[in-house]
Formats: sequence, C-alpha cells, structure tokens
Amino acid sequence: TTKKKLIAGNWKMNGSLAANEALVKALQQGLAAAPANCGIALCAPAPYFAQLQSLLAGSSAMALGAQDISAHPQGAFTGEHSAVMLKDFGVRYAIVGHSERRQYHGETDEAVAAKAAAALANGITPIVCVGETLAEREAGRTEEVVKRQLAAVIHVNGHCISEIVVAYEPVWAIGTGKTATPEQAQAVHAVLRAQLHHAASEHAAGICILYGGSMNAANAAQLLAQPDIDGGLIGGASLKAPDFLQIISAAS
Ligand code: 3PY
Repeated sequence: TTKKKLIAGNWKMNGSLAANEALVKALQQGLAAAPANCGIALCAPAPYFAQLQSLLAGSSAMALGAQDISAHPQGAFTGEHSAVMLKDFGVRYAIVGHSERRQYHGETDEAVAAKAAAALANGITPIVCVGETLAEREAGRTEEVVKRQLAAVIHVNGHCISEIVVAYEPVWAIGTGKTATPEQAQAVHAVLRAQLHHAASEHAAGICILYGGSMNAANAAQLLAQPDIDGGLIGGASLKAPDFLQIISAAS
C-alpha cells in the first residue's frame, strides 16, 4: 500500500533532561531528512514536553506525543493533564488505553473511549491501544476482547474514528520480550480492519493500525511487511537511537 506508516515511540516512565537531549539529537542526526512515507512520534513523559517541544522545533520529522490524556477539559482532577494543556506544548498524539493504564490504573473501555473523544475534540490524534492477556488468548477470546475494546471507542466517537490510530498490543508481548509472530499479529489486525470497515467503510483502509509489543530492530521488517500492519508502537527499543532508527528505516 502507499499509505504513510507511523512509528511511535512509547518511552513509558523513562528519560531525563540529559538522556532526552542525547536521544533526540542522535535521532535528528540519523534522520538526514524526514522520511516521506513514514511519520514518527515520540510519546514522552509530560514533565519533558517543554524540553521536547524546543528540541523538536524546526525539524518536522518527529512529532511529540503524550502517553495519556484526561477525558475532562479542566478542573478538580488531581494529577491529570487536559488536551488543551498538551496542545500548549505542541503535542500531536496521545496514547490512550495502554494495557499498563488498563492494568495498573483500572481504566475501563468507557474511560478509554472518553479520553479518545477528548483528544479528537482538540485535534490530537489518539493512539487507541487494544490487546488480549495471555489467559484470554489461551481461552480463545482474543477476537472478542479486541473487538469489545475497539467497539467502545467507535461507539463514542462515531464518524470521527477516521482520525484515530489503533495499536494492537497483545498484553503477553508487552515488556516481556515475547513478540506475536507476523501471522498472529496480521490475523488480529485483519479483524480490527474489518471492524473499522464496518464502522467507517470509506475511511477504514486509511486508518493506521500499529503493532506494539516488543517490536524491535530485529523483528520490525517482518511485522511491517504484513498487509494490515501500518506501523509500530515501540517500547524499550524507542529509547535507543540506533534501534529506533533501524525500525524507522524498516517502515520507510
Ligand atoms: C512495548 O513494546 O512493550 C509496549 O508496550 C509499547 O507500547
């Protein structure tokens, strides 16, 4: 396909002023020019948005992303960050519903859908994460689970879903070093594509469905060669410039 791919780094709770600067400069040096057919996003911890906004200024290759976003516009929500605040720092993407948020912070499908809505309402592209646990996969429930998770977002966001990015992240492959095989990943991506097609037929082909879950420099090319894998949401490998650059070049 000629659709532009997307490679998004999910730094999780990692980084420091010094490490971020070194990483961004190494990435900028490695990217002689912005790849024409691959967008790049860095989803960083919120305290570093100001630093990253200034490091990324003047180079259009990499966009800034958040790892979460509040469903609420402002007010008494201690610890949260609104879409408008993110926009103040030039944030273009926000991960919503990462399995770590679902697991450790009790985020429900409804909460994730509301966060996606807040992002969309403010011109931020939500990267909506779905994925089954090992127990769910072994019980043959993978399809049911990912469809339920995506359906919640489609239900709340209706026609806007042409503006979302979807990320399939099997929970058993996150931070474990285990990766879905390209065939396993493609099978789930095809299910998600069909669901998007049903909801927004004219836009489904253009929606990026990323694979996440221990995608790295060694396995990226094979995963990205699958027809319905339109990019990656990269964990640990996004913190190492040579690895992240290799993944970007596999997508370009
Ligand atoms: C991983 O690859 O571990 C991720 O969770 C990416 O979001």
